[in-house]
Amino acid sequence: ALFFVAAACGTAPAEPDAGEGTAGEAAPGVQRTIRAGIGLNDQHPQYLGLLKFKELVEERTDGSIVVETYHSGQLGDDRSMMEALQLGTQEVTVPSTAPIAGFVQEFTVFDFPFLFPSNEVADEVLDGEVGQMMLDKLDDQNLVGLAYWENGFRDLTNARRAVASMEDMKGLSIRTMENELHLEAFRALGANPTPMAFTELFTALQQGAVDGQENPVATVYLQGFHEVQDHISNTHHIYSPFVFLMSKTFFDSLTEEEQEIVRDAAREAGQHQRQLNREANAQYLDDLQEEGMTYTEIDEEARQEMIDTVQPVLDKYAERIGQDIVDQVYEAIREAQED
Ligand code: TK8
Repeated sequence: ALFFVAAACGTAPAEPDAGEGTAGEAAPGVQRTIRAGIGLNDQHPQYLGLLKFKELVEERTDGSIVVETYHSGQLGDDRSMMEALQLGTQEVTVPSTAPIAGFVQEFTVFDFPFLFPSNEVADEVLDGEVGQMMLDKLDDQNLVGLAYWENGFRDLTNARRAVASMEDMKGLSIRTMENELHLEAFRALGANPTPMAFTELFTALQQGAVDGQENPVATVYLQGFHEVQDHISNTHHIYSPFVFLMSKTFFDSLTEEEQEIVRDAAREAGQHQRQLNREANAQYLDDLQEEGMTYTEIDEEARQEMIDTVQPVLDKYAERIGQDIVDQVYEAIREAQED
């Protein structure tokens, strides 16, 4: 079946039982196309990162690999794009780790609330051994994780009231990503969470199907959520990494040289994307307030209450994921903080 799917899309088919580390034969004159799709719109640093990837790959392969970029869920939501990669009907997507945990449950660890203390520590951990160990687990899912990009620290917005503490979150209906830990954490915090694909979120907010959502400031601003949300708080409750994923069927069809080119390009584009993302997340909080949103700070005491409240949920998930993996992540964070 994989052969027909790949052939129908004009990509070179993979060997039926190709194991890890396989590479295709160079096929001179054959042009391959990478269809790369994301959920956010063409203003977001996620898309600008994709354009960088396109530029690097097309330049370094002399155009023998062409990258077509799609934004705003034009090719589907995060989960359906990952499934398309598995089938070989799409080549690249860059989801948050939260929906990836539906495929490789160990990824849940990166979405532990209040895990990463800063972007810099996140970079070091994700780009280090632990990060690579997690990417390697994607292999069994017919996916290749080429690099970590950044979505960033998530903040809470809603249309009902200013949120300064857990007390204010009580009963708010909040859209979360499709991830069990996110759901349980928000339930523990007193909110009423509903999982939903990002592609349906704006309409759900607009129609009042949910009171609020949580995403980094750049997404809130660039997706125009301030048009349908009145309040934002710097909960910074979860740091969301993005993972640059490629279909393994497609990756295995590339020559070793091409594999190196796409891997390097994904990483370099990621450096560029993280930089732009940080600038955007720093810049747009002011802009949101200018657009009329009220901004409420979560003070230390209120944040500590949240940290303590979600701890039992984390303990439960640590057991599920494997305490050894969770400990490795904590250890890597400790080391990164010492640098
Ligand atoms: C975009 C998503 C989004 C994520 C979410 O496809 O679903 O809230 O934060 O940015 O990956």
